Parts: sequence; structure tokens; C-alpha cells
Amino acid sequence: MKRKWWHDKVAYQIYPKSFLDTNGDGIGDLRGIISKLDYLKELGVDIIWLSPIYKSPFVDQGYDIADYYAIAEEFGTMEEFDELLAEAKKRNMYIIMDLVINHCSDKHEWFRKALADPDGEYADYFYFRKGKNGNPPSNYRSYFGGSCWEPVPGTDKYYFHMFAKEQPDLNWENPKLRQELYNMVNWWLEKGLAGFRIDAIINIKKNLEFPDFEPDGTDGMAGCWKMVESVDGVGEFLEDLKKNTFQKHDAFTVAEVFNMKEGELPQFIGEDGHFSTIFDFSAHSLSDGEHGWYDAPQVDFKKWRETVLNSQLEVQKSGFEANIIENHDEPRGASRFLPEYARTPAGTKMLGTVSILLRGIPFIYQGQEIGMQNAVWNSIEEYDDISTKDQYHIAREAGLSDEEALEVCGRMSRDNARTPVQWSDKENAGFTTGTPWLKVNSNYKEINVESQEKDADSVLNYYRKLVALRKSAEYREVFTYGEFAPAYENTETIMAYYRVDENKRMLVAANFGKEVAEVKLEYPVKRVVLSNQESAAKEKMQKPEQTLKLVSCEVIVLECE
Ligand code: TEU
Ligand code: CA
Repeated sequence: MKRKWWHDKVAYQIYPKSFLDTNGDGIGDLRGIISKLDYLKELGVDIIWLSPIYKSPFVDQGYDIADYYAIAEEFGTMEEFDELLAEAKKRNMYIIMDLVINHCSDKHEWFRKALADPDGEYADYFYFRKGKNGNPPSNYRSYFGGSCWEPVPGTDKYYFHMFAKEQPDLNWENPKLRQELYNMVNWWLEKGLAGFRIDAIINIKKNLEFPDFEPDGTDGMAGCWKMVESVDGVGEFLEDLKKNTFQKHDAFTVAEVFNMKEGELPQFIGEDGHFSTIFDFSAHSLSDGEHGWYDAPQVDFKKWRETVLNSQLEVQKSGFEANIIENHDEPRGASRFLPEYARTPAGTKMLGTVSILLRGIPFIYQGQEIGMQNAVWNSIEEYDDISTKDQYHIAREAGLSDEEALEVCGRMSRDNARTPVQWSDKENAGFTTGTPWLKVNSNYKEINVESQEKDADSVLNYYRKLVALRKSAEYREVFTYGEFAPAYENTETIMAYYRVDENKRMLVAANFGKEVAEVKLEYPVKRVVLSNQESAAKEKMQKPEQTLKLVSCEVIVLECE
């Protein structure tokens, strides 16, 4: 495999609006990020992914871009962005931005020009279509609910949007539009970005006939993703994008890809793949409900373990994926993938270890390193997220009570990942001196950076050790390139795997169960390199036993013969 500069790096996702506010307006800003670069450096972060900071009306929290060349004033100025880039470079850190090019904002000048002249050239930057017998052109439901088609005022036409109506889809069939996007991507790369996280990119290829699909809901509509799954040709666009932009700058690209077709993985992440890598959402997709969050299954340990192990085995045939336990679209991993009894510092360290030592590039999401958890939500009005409000209504339509629908949203809402980072036990968790744009999790006095900095045994200090182990001179090679092999996959409660190369055999073993678990060691142990139960680790090395005993929520990393 050709080695790439990003293979042995550790990445961190910042959701700027909730990271740190430094001017008292209750909104996180670039100045806040600059002030925390040393904190991120100490965690061992190499690559920082910034969720969108472009000019936006924030209908979908910045994933609705009104000007690709301007920094949203809520976050700061282009000068402050340039300062952030320079300060990151000084620390040998890389910045990647969010590339949202399946759609733009309805406030973007292209769309305003299109509305002004629905038969003009800018209308062809989008999908303007005549309706059918007074109905929209097709029966697609958007990812955020409601029809994918919105009437164009003053005409018998509609425009297409797979997300909110304020996010009109861009017409990738139009070479002029593509060129405008490529010019913008190259402009940012020439400024010194190391690359991009690429948003919702699988959606850019449409079936231009827009055929109806079998309705799959009480609204008589069909999920728009059915069109995505049924159409060929997205690869041509992705190759065109890569050749005209990323490839010219050796840019690191990590794509957000759901609904990939069977067998297409090598084309996406192989040697000459469309992208450097894509996120592994296999564990997150376990929570996909038939009709929405309300009928989504709760995560089952064995199913989760099997999914992660199988994904690792599949991916290592083609390349690398980016491993996460959470992001800005998902609930907190420590609340989702840990059973109730394991939602403790020990359990949180265990989950982090199992994720970060997998094969692939780890992405830590802001607050994950201190074990931030889902918040408690008391009414639908407390939420900001457009997707959560839609899912609440889907649940209510399906007959759930207000209380039941709230319980579903409390478990799954993206706002769980968007509550402000908890920096201290001061007011608003030290996030702002003003009124936070979204409420602070009420557990900030128990979970915050400042208290964990002072506690050698905290989740934060454990994460620092964990990342340092992955990047250490002695183990960097095996944790980056070492082959992945499942271990103890038929046990009741142990999640374990080997990372092996010609010089090292590492065993990562974790007991997600409530009771002690004991297994036979397959290889003699040379040393314990990390454990979240220090005492147990020492005891283990006194008796060169052939069995490995793990207490509940114990994770251990062993170097074996
Ligand atoms: O997400 C794309 C996507 O598939 C998710 O929107 C998913 O369908 C949704 O989160 C389910 O609730 C990207 C961004 O990560 C997300 O924040 C944006 O809302 C979306 O695209 C539109 O840009
Ligand atoms: Ca601010």
C-alpha cells in the first residue's frame, strides 16, 4: 500500500458554534478555537475538521451556505481564519473544512438569480421542473421531512431539495456549475487548507427522470435516498471533482457517504479512490429505523461488536476508513454504545480505547475526550435541530405520545452532540459569558475540562495517554498499518481484536459486560501497554497466567509474543 501523510494522524472534529465563545454572544467563534489549539495539541490532535463556518442563514446550522468565499460574521472574519490557519501550522497541525456542495442556501446569489429568472442560466444551476397534474414532479420525501419539491413562486415549476427547502440541490449535470465549485475548492486549498470533509456527497447524482418510488410512509411519499440508491454514475462526478481539485494539491479528503452501492468501496477509498477515506458509519446505521427514529432498534452489544469487526475486515481489503463513535449528527457515543451501568469514566475510557486503536484514522468529536454525554431534554421547544423536530412529528404521526416521542428524540437527537463544550464548572460551563445559543448539559459540574485537567485518572488524561500510545514511536507502525483480526468474538461480553505486523502483536480487549469475564490467552503476554484499571493491570503481570480476567468495563492493551 502506498503510504500517505495522513495515515498515521489523529483527527478532531470541531462544531464551531458550540466549541467556545469569546465575545459573549453565546455563539462559539474562531477566536475560541485559536485559544484552544494548545489544548488540542496536548491531546495529540494532528488534523482539525471544522464544521461549516461560511456565511449562512443557519437554517441547517451552516450546512446551508450563502457565500462559499466568506466567513460567517457570527464566527469571525477571514483575517481570523487566516490567523487560525497560521497558528495551526505553527503547531504542525492541519485544518480541513467542510465541503457542502450537494446543495447551497436559498439565500445564495445563484439561487436568488434563478428565482428572478426561472428560465435563465442560473435556474440550470439547480433542478427546476414542471409539476405533474398540479402535483410535484415526484413523490420524494426529503431527509428532513416533507416533499423534496418546493414551488418556484410565480411559475408552474418546482425546485428540488433533498434536505430543507432552504437548501436547493445544485445541478451537477451543469459543467458551468461544476466549474464554479471547483474554482471555489481550489481557492480554499491554495489558502493552505490540508483538505476537506465532504458533506452528503453521494446525493449529487440524480435520476433526471425523477421517477416515483413505492410510498413508504403514511404521507404517501418515498424516502429520497431511494433515488440515490437506484441511480448510477456518481463515480464520474466524483472523479471529475477529484481530478480538478484535490489531486492537484495532494489534499486529504474524508467523505460522508451513506447508501453506497455494494462492492463500490474500492472505488471510493482504494489506491486511486475518489477520496482519501470515508467515515465508517456501519455501527451508526444499526440505529436506522424503518420509518424514523421512533422505530429504530436500540444498540445491541453483540450486533454492534459483529458490525465493527466485520467492517474492519471488509475495509482492510481496500484501504482505510475514518473511525468515530459520534459526530455533530449523532447522539453522544458514551450514551449510545455503552449500556446504562457502563456510562462511567471507566466505560467511557473503554469505548474510546476500542474505537481509537481500530485500523483507520480516528476522528475524536469535540467533548468526546472528556466523556460528554447526551443531555436531558424536557420539551420539543428546547431543541434547535431541524431534523429532530421532523423526527418528533414523525413519531407523533405514528401514534407515539408527546412523552414517548420526547424519549426517542432525547436518545437520538443531533442536538445531544451540539450542546456547548463543557470547559469548567463555572456558569454556562465556561463556554460563554452570554446566553448560550443551545442549552448547556446540566451535568457540566461533573463533566468538564478544568476538573479533569487536575485529575490524573480522568477521562481526559486517559485519552491523552491513549492517543499518545497510538502515535508512540514504538507502536505507531502497528496501530497504523498492522493487520486487524477479531478476538474472542464468540464470547458473551468481550469486544477484542489484534493489531499485528511483522514486529508486533497487540491485543485490545474490553469487557462490556456487568460481570467479570475470563478468557484463555492465545499468546503469552510481553507487557501491558495501557489499561483503564491500573490496579488490575499490575496484578496481571505478577502472575504470568494463561488466562485474561477482565472486570466489568475493563479495557486492556497487551503486547503479546
Ligand atoms: O448529513 C447528511 C446526512 O445524511 C445526514 O443529514 C442524515 O441524513 C441526517 O443527519 C439524519 O438526521 C450532512 C451533514 O452532516 C448534516 O449535518 C447536514 O444536515 C446534511 O448533510 C445537509 O447538509
Ligand atoms: Ca462568539
